[in-house]
Amino acid sequence: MRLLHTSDWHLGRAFHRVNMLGAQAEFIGHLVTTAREREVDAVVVSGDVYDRAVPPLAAVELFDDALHRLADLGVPTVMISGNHDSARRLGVGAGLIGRAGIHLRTEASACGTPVVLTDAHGDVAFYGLPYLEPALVKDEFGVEKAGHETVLAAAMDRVRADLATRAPGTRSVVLAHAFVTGGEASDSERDITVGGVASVPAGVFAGVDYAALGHLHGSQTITERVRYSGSPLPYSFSETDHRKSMWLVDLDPEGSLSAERIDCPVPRELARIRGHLDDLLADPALERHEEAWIEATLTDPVRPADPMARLTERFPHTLSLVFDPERAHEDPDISYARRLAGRSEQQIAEDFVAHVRGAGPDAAEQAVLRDAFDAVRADEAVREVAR
Ligand SMILES: [Mn+2]
Repeated sequence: MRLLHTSDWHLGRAFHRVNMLGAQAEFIGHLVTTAREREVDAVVVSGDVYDRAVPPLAAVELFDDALHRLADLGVPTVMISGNHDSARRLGVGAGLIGRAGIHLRTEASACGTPVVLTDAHGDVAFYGLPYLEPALVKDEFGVEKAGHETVLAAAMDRVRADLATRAPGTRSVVLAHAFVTGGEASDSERDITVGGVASVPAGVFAGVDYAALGHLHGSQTITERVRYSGSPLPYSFSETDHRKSMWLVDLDPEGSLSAERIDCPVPRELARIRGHLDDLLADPALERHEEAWIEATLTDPVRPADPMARLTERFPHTLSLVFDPERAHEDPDISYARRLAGRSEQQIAEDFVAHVRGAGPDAAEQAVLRDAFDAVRADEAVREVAR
């Protein structure tokens, strides 16, 4: 059984001011061509099909086009909803689309009901676990404490219970949208922290032959059998060093696995450049970046005039301008943005308490802050899902 694993298309998302629909359409074409040329038995899409609960019309049309092309190809496809998708909207028509061989799994209650595909060596059960927002699915799974690990573990218990009822030798694939511990995040995933914890240990996926993950936007191998495909396109400059790709996975009759990385088309290189404006405009070593999408960090001690206009003369695709002026190390006038960079909301709030009171929060106060952030995120998630 040969699978093509992808995720995090984020159809409709822009990269800074660049509309990415053209690049997204090119990726869909590449996916369909790869599935045909490499004689793929199944395509798996592990969530974040769209970027938003209510995507722009052009993104919905592109998704419709993708569904038709996959159905015409006759390669069965299993898809789940991610934390950016509205599960209910994405799930509309799933029953009908399923008759065309495209299986959309957007409901937590169906975790233990696989899509079963068969090859010459027997059955392969595909379990589609949509993104499980702990506050929304805790009743479904009967868990007391709504955290990512408890709900995902309960969903995987259903998977293993179902698998145990199937013929010996049945191979299994799980699609999930989650942050697995040890995975590396970028700047373009939405924070899913609940109870101060965003991630789940890879061990929750024990007992299945392959876990096809979505959520993190860099391709990564957590274990041989637990992998992220990453997004097919970059959605932040923190992804400058990513190699965007899909996994072509072969599951042999005994369940051994081999995986090959299939590169995605690159619409334009990314580059981050840093220095004084005059140096960036003159440095011959930067010639290779002249056609790239650029994030420029200017370190001039005094902000130069018209920096964007001057930069775009040499680098016409400059999209992001950051100011990080060189100053003496002890300068108290260090910028607010720089002090906050890389700190979590929780850390910032705790620093604030320490700043105004002279002593940081104790454990009980930390819990109050954590609960407040959780309540805001849960409220956002509920509103997103209901949209
Ligand atoms: Mn995503």
